[in-house]
Amino acid sequence: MPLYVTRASLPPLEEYVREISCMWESHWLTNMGQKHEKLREELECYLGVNRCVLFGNGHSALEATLLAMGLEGEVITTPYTFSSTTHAIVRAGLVPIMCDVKREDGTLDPACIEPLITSRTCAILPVHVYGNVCDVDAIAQIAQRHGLRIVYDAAHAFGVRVNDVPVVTYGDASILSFHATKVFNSVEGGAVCVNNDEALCSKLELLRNFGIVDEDEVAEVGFNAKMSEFHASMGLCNLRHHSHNVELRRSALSRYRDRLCGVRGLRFVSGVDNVCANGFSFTSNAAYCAVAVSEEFGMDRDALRSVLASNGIFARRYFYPCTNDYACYKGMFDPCATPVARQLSKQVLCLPLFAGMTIQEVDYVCDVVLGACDEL
Ligand code: T4K
Repeated sequence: MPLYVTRASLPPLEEYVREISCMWESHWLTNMGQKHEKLREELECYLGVNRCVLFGNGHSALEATLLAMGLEGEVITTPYTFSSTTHAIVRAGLVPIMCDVKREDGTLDPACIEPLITSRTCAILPVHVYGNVCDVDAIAQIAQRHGLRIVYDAAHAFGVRVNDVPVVTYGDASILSFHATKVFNSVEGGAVCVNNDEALCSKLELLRNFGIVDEDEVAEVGFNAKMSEFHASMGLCNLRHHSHNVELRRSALSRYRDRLCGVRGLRFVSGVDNVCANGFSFTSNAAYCAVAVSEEFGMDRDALRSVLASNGIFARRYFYPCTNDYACYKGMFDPCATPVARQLSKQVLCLPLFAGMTIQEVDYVCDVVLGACDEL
């Protein structure tokens, strides 16, 4: 069996069938039905956040948030991310200003933010990449000093806590993704977590449903980004198994670390508990197993990726290329202006990691990695 970078978590089939069966009576399939509302309530409780506005996917949640805030001008952000982050900024009519990241964990480097601030800057959009927590305190101080909004792309950070506080409570809003490949999934899905801004939540609710207030009034130029009852049902089922799934992921990740820590030229970029590059304690969700491969390993990242692939292991280069190197943004950015991000994008490989990955499967991947550098 091939080993992919991840494998979507599914509840027992009977559990999902039980969850959706009432829809054969109600015929209510979408547009904020009972399952949607139940999932929203359960997520608010589970994530420890005041308000959670559900979306059809993480990307539309991010784009809608930027639009709902009525931002104009420049947004300081990271190029070391999935396409969605940068695309959301551009599609919302804003200008991304690329800021470099920290070598240790790939999150935005606060020391690089302030020199990029101009009179046009309106917001900072950092990413908790791999579930690694950004330097939330330093970013908050910078934003406060300059009167900027903060929107966290927390697509990878479902359930992560920092200093025992839910990470999604930082900033003005945090966006989650519930895509099939994520730690928690509703097949497709996403949410905006908001702590103290009821007006923002109301606007988000309008935007995701064409701006419709009621049968008489359409107040916003919205779009369709609603979560269906089938997706919400999958979310409800998966949420029941989430803590257990994270435990399974953490034990697989810890086996990887036991086997691969200390290998010359190999460095873990995914954080573990209490080892946060920013000095605060955090509870990891073991979202990814990201390792940086440097020269001393004996072969580069792409060669290791090929060796793994020829052994049926399909590791992924999250995130290569950096978004400021995309063909669609040609001429807009200088990718050399973010050298750390660029280097990480050439070095990092995400090894297979999913709930239910057996120790034998982890060992198989490790054996191939160690064999590649003659350390087996
Ligand atoms: N911000 C950040 C930082 C993000 O990483 C993402 C999404 C977003 C925002 C936007 O959130 P969404 O709008 O997607 O909710 C995947 C995901 O599609 C994407 O959600 C994710 N980031 C990105 C990091 O990874 P691909 O192109 O790598 O996916 P794909 O189809 O190659 O799948 C990877 C592996 O996952 C497969 O080899 C096997 C496994 N898989 C995949 C699917 C689709 C499954 O086991 N089941 C499945 O249904 O982008």
